[in-house]
Amino acid sequence: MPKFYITTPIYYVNDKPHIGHAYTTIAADVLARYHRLAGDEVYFLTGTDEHGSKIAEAAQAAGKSPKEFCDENAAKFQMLWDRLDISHNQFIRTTDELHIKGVEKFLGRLKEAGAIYDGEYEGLYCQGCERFLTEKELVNGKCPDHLTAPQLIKEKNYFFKLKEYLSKVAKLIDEGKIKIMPESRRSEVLGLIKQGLDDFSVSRESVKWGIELPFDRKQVAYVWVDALINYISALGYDEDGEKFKKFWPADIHLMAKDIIKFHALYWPAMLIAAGLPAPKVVFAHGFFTVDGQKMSKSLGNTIDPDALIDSFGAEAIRYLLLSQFPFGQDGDIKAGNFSIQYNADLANGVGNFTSRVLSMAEKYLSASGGGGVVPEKDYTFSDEVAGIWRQYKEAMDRFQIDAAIEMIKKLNGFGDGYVERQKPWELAKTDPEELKKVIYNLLEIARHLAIMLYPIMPETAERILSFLGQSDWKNRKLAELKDWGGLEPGTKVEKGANLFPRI
Ligand code: ME8
Repeated sequence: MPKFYITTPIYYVNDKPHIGHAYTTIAADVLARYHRLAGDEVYFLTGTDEHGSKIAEAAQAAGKSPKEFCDENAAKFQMLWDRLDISHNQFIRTTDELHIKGVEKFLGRLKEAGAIYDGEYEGLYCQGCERFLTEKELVNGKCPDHLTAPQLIKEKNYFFKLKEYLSKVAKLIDEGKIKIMPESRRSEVLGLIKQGLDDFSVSRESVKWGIELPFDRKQVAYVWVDALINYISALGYDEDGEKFKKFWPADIHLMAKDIIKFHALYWPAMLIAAGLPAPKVVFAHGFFTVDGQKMSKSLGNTIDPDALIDSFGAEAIRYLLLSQFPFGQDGDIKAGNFSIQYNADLANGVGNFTSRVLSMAEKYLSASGGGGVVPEKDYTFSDEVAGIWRQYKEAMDRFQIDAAIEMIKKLNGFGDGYVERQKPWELAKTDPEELKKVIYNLLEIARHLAIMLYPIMPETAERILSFLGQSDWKNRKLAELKDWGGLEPGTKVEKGANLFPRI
């Protein structure tokens, strides 16, 4: 059975989650669910990044110990992922014992390999970014992302020999062994390599809230190095361990473009130095603004995912967030238009189509004891629907979630058009045999629509499939589910409840 190991960034717990975090995690969930449906053995990892000065100071400001503060905020992420029906296999916290052991082992390995040396460091540190900035990156003396002046720091640090390993990383990228996606990000990363990068520090002397280096207990691991190692510590980081052997290397590290340098350059370089394979794909999606503005606390336009779920429901939010703009590009979340889009795509789209089709089945082909009955199979649309499936699959395989959503809309529109052309309510009076064919086709389209919807709106898909009398679909693979004719004649169907009441 093919395996598919997918990760999200582990998010900082200096605050509760916002919709940027939700966006990446929902996208990862869609890909994880799609691969499970396709029959792959999926391992889906997410979690929280809990060490470093940013977290320690936020905890202090809240009057709590770092661990107590992290426990509270990590729980907020876990609660949100529950509400959003995120199907991760593991939620890793960098304060977990398993992770700490992994970091110690990995850094020990780098030291043994001669990839780490000690030196003095002086630089401008931005706490918001948790990294050193160069003079060139500053705008009016400030970090362009956090609009704060970096601190001048001088201390003893351990360094990783990035320069020594960079050409090896470049070769893997060139050969397509590490795929940087989308293409624009690949060029950006290759540009960074060309420009040349300095060795980076892997430890901090003045920071206390972190994982002590196994070879120098006076230093803690630099928070980014600590964080990146989560992708292997989660699997137990043991070359002979079952889980590690099965799932490493990652099939895809998913994130936004803000942290691509760490994932596409630093991380593969460290892995090469430690003698481990690099991730297969590093996919960096775009950054979004909200109603045209950069999200920030000071502008007061951060959107609370919980409030969105309260208004629209988790299923709709999963759909609405991912259908705003092409996955991979920068875009704008038009939260002000969510109700319009909800009504158009969900209430009048999927919701209306399935309820119309099921009502007609119940009305015109009623079963004894209520509900409707699936009539004899008809194969009129097997080619058309197979074509839509091909495009859907191609889109998902390229991580183009928005393009897969377009295929759902296409199938939905195809079904609506068929109802309008056939007018089953007239056939009911004039041609009962033709009516049966039409109802079969409509019910079968609804089944395909539900399967396509599953990665994006899992609960909605399950409800539609249960209205269609399908109970064992989860035991079957996509290759079979996407064949035309899956609905068996005689199956009882029911109208069910309204999936998306209009707002
Ligand atoms: O960087 N648009 O954590 P973080 C799209 N702990 N995605 C967004 C977004 C936006 N406006 N804002 C945030 C860290 N994101 C480190 C990661 S991994 C080893 C360590 C999402 O809490 C996006 O996935 O700052 C981005 O990469 C991530 O949140 C940054 O989360």
